[in-house]
Amino acid sequence: MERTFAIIKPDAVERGLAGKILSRIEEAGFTIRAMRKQHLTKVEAEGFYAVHAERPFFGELTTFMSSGPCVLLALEAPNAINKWRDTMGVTDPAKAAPGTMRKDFGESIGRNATHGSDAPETAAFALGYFFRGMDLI
Ligand code: 3AN
Repeated sequence: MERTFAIIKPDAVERGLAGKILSRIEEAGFTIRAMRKQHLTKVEAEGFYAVHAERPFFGELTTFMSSGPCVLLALEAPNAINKWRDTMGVTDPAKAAPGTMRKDFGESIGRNATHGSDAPETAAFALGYFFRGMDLI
C-alpha cells in the first residue's frame, strides 16, 4: 500500500465538481484516508509550492490556489502515486488522455482541476504539510 496527496483545486470546487471527482476517486479504487475542505492563504499556498518558487508561473499559481476553497486529500492504494497521476492525466488538459480528470474537468494548464504528488518525497512532504498523523484514518 502507498499513500499520495491530492487536491481538488479551486476551479473544480467552484464549479461544483468536488462530489463527482470524489466519486471517481473511489471508483478508481483509492481509499480516502483524510479529507478537508480549506481556503488556503497565499502564504500557505507558497509554502506548499515552494519547490516551484523559481518558476515564472509561481505568482499566478499561488494566487489561483488561494483564490477559493479546495479539497485536500490523502489517498491510499497500491502504487497510489503513479496511479493517481495516471487518473489525473498530464498537466495541460488539452493534451490529457480521454477519460482522465484533467481532460474531463480541467479548463487550462493552471485551472486543471486536480493536483497530485509526483514522487514519494513530495507525497511525504505534502501529507505532512497538510495532515497530522491522527487525521489519517
Ligand atoms: P503537475 O501538477 O502535473 O505535476 P507541474 O509540476 O509542471 O505539473 O506544475 C505545478 C503546477 O503549476 C500545476 N498544478 C499546474 O497547474 C501549474 N502550472 C504549470 N505550468 C503552468 C503555467 N505555464 N501557467 C500556470 N500554471 C502552471
